[in-house]
Amino acid sequence: MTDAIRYELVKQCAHTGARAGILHTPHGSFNTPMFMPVGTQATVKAMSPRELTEMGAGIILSNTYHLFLRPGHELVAEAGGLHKFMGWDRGILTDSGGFQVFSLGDLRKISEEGVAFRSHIDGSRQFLSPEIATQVQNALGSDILMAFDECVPYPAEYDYAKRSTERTTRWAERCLKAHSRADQGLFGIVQGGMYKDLRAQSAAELTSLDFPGYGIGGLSVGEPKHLMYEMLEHTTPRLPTNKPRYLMGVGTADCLVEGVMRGVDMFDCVFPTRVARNGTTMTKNGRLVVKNAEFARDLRPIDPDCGCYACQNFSRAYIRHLFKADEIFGLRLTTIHNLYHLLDFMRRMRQAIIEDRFLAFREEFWEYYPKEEN
Ligand code: PRF
Ligand code: ZN
Repeated sequence: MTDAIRYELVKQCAHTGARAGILHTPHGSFNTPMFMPVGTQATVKAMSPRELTEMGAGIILSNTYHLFLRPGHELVAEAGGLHKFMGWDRGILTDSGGFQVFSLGDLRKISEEGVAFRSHIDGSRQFLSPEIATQVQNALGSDILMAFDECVPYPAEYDYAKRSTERTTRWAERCLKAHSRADQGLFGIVQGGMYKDLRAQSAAELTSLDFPGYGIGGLSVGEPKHLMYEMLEHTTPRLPTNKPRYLMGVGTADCLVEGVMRGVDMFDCVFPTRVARNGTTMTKNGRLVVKNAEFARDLRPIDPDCGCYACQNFSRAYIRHLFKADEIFGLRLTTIHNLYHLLDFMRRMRQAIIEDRFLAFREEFWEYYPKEEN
């Protein structure tokens, strides 16, 4: 195998940065733009792989940090790799653990060598470095592995952001050297905080290392959305057009449209699955909290226009009842709906790009979607 990951551009929007493409991986191809459901612990919470396949998910995301601590990458390798271990035969992207480790706050210590931290599970001392994160992901056998980066927090002083971003480049080089499997593609991650020149510098440095794809990190970390869009506009045009761009940790419909418009191909976020378990569903009009009292006698589906299993068979009143009665089927149905909703949203967006009507699609989206919602 020469190239594990290959991006095929199908259509470039004539008026915006939006693009429709196909990403080829060792575990099949999927259309882009694409949303990747999150399966942190080698499971997309409440969903079977069969259900994910049926709703058109072509790739999911899993986490190095969590699988490294439990059950351990050695066990996953022994089981024949992550695909086999979890019974999923389509694409898998693993995040490097950098972001999760940095989220630990006081429990971690960063040096040039890597990050020392305490496990959130048992408090044990642990260490992740570019080499270890790469070896762990090689053992897991994901189709796409991510470089070990530091996500610059928001807000951050310029000097800190610069030093951190330059270290992320050095770490990316170390990941490339450590990467040992030709059947996996390693993506670099652009950082740079909220500084345009650092975004440009990071994009240039990583691009020169010639990764098969690029994550855009350090966004959606608490900054206002207009700032995220501005940073995207300073990043995507500096990335090669023949490689995929992945905006990390972003998954609300408004950011998906705005991200796609600025040339992003892949997204992931825990949002749709996390809020679903809380009784919140996503619709073209924004959030619908199906748990709320106003839906007690509402016999309509969550979304009358939705083709998902939940909307085809069950009412708001029934799903609300399940949540009130603490029945686990309720959160399965809201999870099914939210994932289907986003995957379908991406399909429709892609079709609009192909048919040269992406801007009209975006305008119609904003007619229905509440501006203040995130
Ligand atoms: N780096 C990594 N994973 C991430 C991020 C990042 O910056 C983000 C930021 N939104 C989410 N997940 N490695
Ligand atoms: Zn639905």
